Amino acid sequence: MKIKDIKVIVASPGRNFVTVKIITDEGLYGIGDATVNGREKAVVSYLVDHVIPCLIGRDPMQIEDIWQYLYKGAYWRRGPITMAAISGIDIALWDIKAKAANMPLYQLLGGSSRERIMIYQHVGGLDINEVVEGVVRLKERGLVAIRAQVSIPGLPPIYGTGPSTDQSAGGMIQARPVEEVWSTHKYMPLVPKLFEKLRDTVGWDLHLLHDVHHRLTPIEAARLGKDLEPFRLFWLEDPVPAELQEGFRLIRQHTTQPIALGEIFNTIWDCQQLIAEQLIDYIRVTSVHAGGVTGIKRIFDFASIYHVRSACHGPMDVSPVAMGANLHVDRAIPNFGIQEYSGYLEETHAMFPHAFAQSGGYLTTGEAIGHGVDIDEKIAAKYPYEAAYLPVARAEDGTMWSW
Ligand code: CS2
Ligand code: MG
Repeated sequence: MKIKDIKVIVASPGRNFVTVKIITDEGLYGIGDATVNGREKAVVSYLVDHVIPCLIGRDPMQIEDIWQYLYKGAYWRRGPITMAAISGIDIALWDIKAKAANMPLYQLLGGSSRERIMIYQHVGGLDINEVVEGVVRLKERGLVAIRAQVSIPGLPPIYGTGPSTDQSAGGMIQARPVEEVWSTHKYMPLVPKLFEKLRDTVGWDLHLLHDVHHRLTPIEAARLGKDLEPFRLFWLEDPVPAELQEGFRLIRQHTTQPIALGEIFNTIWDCQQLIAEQLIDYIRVTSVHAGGVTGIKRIFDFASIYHVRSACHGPMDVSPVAMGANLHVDRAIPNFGIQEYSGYLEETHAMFPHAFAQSGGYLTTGEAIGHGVDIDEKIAAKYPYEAAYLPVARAEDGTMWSW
């Protein structure tokens, strides 16, 4: 079998997606996701100008060799654009291999370790009561794990702390990034109050999660972790920017609050120390950004040695294609933790017909061969690329902040 053609399809059914379609001389094809939110076209150029010409004529069955060819062969290793391009190709190649084997992808990865995949979804609100109402509503729909975020009183709603999470990002996504305002000292005492109220209302069975979105320092995160301990959160996500991996030692010295990290990581090298020193509890890499099925399987296998569990990033900008690939990995690995699933707009569901399905707080992969997600190119043609950025943040004095 040989790779005959590779198409890159850019479409915006509500969000921009970069989809790779690898077509073989035997008629089999595979689909991959190569989307980097807000930097989509950079990946398109990387693929079209530098990757695809080198892959035509190669054997699509040699997935590891192609991965290494693109990783080592470029000389310039790692980085979100390179790794998204490798991811898109890798996910499509695994899809082809599973189709050639006439199996669902999870079977090729070792078979099924679980029947269903626990997910979490997001609730945001302008004040604590609004968030509590939202959590109660999701719980009634059968969710067993919910991420809760609240706006800071006196400040406009901010991405990731207010209602401006993925489902309702609405006005927050613009052709140029909106600039929002952040205040650490107003945020810190608010979050424990939110979770106190949530525990009083929904009890202790529900898993509750919170995303800090990289905005604190290690000692601030340690304080927040201690303050949240009585409410037994499933995790505290991205408390601190993670370039400085040893910074997480400081958090660990002070709190037993489980920590989740890794949605912007591309390789095992971004989290090698965090995992090997057991500084985190959940690793949030996702197939589209961390080297495809090959990349995340390698990271999760490594993490399993250190009692670190998987938690694939799964917001709306991770397309249903990467979601499908994630779910097959989730199903197969021994150290699955949880899967983020923000859901998708109707247009997105229609453009990417998929075998995975939600039932209450769980997703199932379905038994379709391959990863079970396709692209409808006619629908894709109706939604051309649109410049769209998530907001950025500044402190109240105007200092640029992590968002
Ligand atoms: C978020 C994401 O899903 C999450 O936990 O942090 O919404 C993230 O901000 C976006 O995927 C960035 O593109
Ligand atoms: Mg996050």
